[in-house]
Amino acid sequence: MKKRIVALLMCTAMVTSMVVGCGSGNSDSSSDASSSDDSAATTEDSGEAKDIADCTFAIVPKSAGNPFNEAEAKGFQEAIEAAGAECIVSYPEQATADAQITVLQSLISQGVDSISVAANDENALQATLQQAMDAGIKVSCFDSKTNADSRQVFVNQADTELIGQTLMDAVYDITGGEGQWAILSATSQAANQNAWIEAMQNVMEGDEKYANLELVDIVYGDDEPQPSTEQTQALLQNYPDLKLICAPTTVGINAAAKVLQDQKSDVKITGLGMPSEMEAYVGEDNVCPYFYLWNPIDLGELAAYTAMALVSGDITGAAGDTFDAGDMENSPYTVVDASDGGTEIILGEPFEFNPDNIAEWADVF
Ligand code: RAM
Repeated sequence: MKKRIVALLMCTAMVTSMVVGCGSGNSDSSSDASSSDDSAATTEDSGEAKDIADCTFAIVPKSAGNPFNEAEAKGFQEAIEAAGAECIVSYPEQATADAQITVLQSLISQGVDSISVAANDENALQATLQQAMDAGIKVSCFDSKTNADSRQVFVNQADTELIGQTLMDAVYDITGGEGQWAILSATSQAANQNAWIEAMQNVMEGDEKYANLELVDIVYGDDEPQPSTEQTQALLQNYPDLKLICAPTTVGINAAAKVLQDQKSDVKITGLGMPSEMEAYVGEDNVCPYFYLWNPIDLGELAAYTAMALVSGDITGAAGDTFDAGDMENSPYTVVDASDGGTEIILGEPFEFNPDNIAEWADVF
């Protein structure tokens, strides 16, 4: 995982050579999530070839006011603007599918060329995103995916099973392999958290090693600080023998860590967090021995390169497609099959933050 957002000059060099049809000419009604429609051909058909710098790329994160989402949007926006294209960052008012549908409808009316969405519900955006694709808009997901039919490709932070295994290893290690633990998640509909939780449960059920660990509850703090705080307090009250909370959400882990520290609790916390928000809580004798994440700025940047590759016609989102992502660490990236029948591009692997490295990363995100 690289530490600094590097200059995006290569991005500019790459995309200025792409000549594609954008804006008002973008009305290919034949494209859909599963078809391998050829955007380049569509462009030629439209007879309105324009530079990619004339295109508009929208990003729709899960919600506003979450520093993780803002970091993703920052990485996305910098890459799009370095290419000379227009970027629209549209946050829904809440972390719900309904709020995202309102935003998506507005973007479809504006005739954007590409929508990159972190879905608040796996299935509920399907009709709207199908409408977008029918209008010739390229649709990709990042962070939290839709079902396979609602997207052309998913930009996945890390392999879902690997995240599940990594978090279960942390639960096992920090608890000493036995006792009660609970999960504090984001919203109950969040596709990414639900997939990670399912992967954790599969790991736990698939190996006798975890037989002495008891998952007593899964609660939802809605990716909001206050409900996450209240859910943590309720867990402590309801389960006096609780040893650990695992929060696979940056908002949840931060809120829970504060509750545990304020209450001088012996309960430990791990999960997925932002180093800048967790620095005060990490340490052997502190509430959080260590936790994981990936670089959200890089995730946004890769989502931007993916969107530009879709719009340019360099990729259709089919498995085997490859594209350059400037000087990103693992460039060129390859589209691979995802376990839901669609396709995905994987950024990298979960990264451990601990007392030895937290200070240097806290400055980055
Ligand atoms: C929260 C959001 C986001 C997730 C991170 C780990 O900020 O739920 O979608 O990827 O946590």
